[in-house]
Amino acid sequence: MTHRIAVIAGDGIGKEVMPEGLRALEAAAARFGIDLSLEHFDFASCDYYAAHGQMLPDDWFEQLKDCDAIFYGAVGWPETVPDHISLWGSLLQFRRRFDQYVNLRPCKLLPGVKSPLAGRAPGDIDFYVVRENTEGEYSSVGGKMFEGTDREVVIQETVMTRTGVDRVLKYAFDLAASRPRKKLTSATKSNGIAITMPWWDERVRAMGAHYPEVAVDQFHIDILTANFVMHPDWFDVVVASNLFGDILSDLGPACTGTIGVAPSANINPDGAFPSLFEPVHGSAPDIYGKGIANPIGQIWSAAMMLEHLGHPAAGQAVVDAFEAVLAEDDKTLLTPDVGGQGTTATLGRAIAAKLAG
Ligand code: GGG
Repeated sequence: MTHRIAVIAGDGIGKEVMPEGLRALEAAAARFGIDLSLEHFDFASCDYYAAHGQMLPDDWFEQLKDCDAIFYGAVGWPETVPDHISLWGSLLQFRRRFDQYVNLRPCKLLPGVKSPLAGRAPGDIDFYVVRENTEGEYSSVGGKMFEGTDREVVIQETVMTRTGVDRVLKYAFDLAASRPRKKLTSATKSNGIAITMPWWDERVRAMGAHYPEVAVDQFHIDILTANFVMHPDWFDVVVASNLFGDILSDLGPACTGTIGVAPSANINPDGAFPSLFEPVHGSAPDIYGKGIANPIGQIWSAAMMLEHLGHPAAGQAVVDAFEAVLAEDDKTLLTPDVGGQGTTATLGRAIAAKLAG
């Protein structure tokens, strides 16, 4: 069976880490006898916008819907396209139209990587953020009145649906139930956001009733961010709304030393549409062109994609390969964010070589 993978490098360092993601993917495919058909697309990038005046072609859905997965780099080039236009014109369209309602973001302190939190070692930080990915604070419902005048009014609504929330909670509880600690933490803010968030808490309790084996706790988002820093070992599976999950899944990897290693899977669990795999980081204009972006976020996303496509051993081999390279701690290979003097290419090539055996 051939897996059709849509490859979209996107913007900024997405163009630099994608070749290393593909190098690892192809090395794993060769080792495990997996047949991949990689189809490259130039849309969902600000370069495409500059040429066409939109981020996506009109028939993008038709072009992508029959792929088995989408492998994405990063989006955003604020110098030429405002961030809300580039994000809403690309990634958020994919998440919505392909109903990728789970955004799964592992957060793990890797061997050889120094956490900025004192005294933390690998094993101390190892949890998942499960982010609701199609609605909530990112619903884009609202509008402006009296724009440009002294009476200007701006309104944006948070939309939460029972279907939308229950399905992501179910995914998070299933994940927690499958892990040894069987613990789920819910991110709330029901003291201040007094309509949607108490309702979110109710939905968590209702879903939790089906999972008596899972221990559930909840924190308001403000103290939860503090606890990510002070007690990252408390967490196993953290479930959150779209915005809270976005924030937590940058903070979590920052606690593990660098956001450059963090992967994500935008999953359509029903399998009706392709799921999308991308690093958590964005296009990072500040380091683009220097060749120093860490490719592990992209490579780990490839591992998640392989697992999703039914090749868990290949996915695990990719993880083992980058963990081994990090543990060897050869500063000439590692990128500066993990303490080295190497480049995106030296680290990517070392991981692919390790995979090839
Ligand atoms: N690698 C994906 C990317 O470029 N993300 C940039 C970003 O701003 N994402 C926002 C989001 O995940 O909602």
